Amino acid sequence: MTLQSDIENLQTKTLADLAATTDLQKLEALRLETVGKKGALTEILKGMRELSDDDKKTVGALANAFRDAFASQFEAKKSELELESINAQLGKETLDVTLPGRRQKQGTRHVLTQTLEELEAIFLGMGYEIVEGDEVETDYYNFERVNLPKNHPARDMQDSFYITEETLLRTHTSGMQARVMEKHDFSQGDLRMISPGRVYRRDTDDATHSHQFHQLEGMVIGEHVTMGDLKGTLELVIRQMFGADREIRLRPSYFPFTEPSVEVDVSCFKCGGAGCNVCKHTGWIEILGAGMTHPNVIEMSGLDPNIYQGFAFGIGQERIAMLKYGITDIRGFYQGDVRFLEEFGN
Ligand code: FA5
Repeated sequence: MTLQSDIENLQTKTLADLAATTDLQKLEALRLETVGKKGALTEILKGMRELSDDDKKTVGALANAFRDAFASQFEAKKSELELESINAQLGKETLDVTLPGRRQKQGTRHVLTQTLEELEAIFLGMGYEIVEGDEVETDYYNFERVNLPKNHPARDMQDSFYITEETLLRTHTSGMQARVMEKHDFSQGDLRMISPGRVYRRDTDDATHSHQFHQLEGMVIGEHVTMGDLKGTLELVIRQMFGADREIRLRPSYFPFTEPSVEVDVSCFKCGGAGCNVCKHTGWIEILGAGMTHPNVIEMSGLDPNIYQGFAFGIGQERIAMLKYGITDIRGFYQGDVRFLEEFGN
């Protein structure tokens, strides 16, 4: 019977091929071409229709025996090849534990962030809230609401980058004064806030000036706030930042939104007041602007200046960081030089 010998031949050849296969893809191809739907065995069995019932039984049994033999040898071969492939992969991936490790560089907080966090902690301790403002501000809040109407000559000191005629990159954080005063519920007590953030000016960059820098606005408004409170507050902040032996000095100044206005100097951290190159031989270093809030500013926020008074100040954050950490060029803050970041990082 030819079908019988066809199957036997197929079996001999296929099982020999299977035993010789060294590749998983070839093994699968062999399975398809032998016992797959369109494989060689199916082809042979098409001839079954012509056979007698007895022969059909014999050939059927032979075909099944072949399928079983193929399946078990196929599975065994497959497991063997898979194991080989995993072992080969593992062999490639061996880890040499004797190699020296790669040191991970640890980042640091930027010195400006550190300075801000120190200042915030001091003000939080005195019951101030922290309010954040937008860097894109309206002319109205940046200037008009702090008593700088259009064409006021003091606007010249703070030219900026305009987005439209009425919106600009804010020149100081003082725009937040009116925004916070408007929202505060004075029946719940005094207003005490700080508002830190980035500001912009059309200034020429040099060692102490940048066209983009950071300020920290502060404001206290209530019914019994005096200039003594302003001085005491600033003295406390500066002593906490720079040490208990620091003196502060208030010098008369001018800001349209405060009356009287002062510049605040701190005794030089290097010479202690004797005079040196850091303080330009004056013994003092200027650090912020401040004053008693102008009655117009209070009135524009809907409060009666005969009842409410207060003070405000604007601290240059870079200036504080430069003094505290002995940084001599403001541009170092923004250049992202890792050596600078590491030297002054915490
Ligand atoms: C102001 O901007 C006022 N808004 C401050 C103020 C607030 C006064 C509330 C009264 C009441 P002034 O222009 O002086 O003031 O800036 C304040 C601080 O910002 C300066 O003392 C200085 O430390 C810093 N500063 C000013 N211009 C620059 C600049 N171009 N680069 C870096 N820091 C600057």
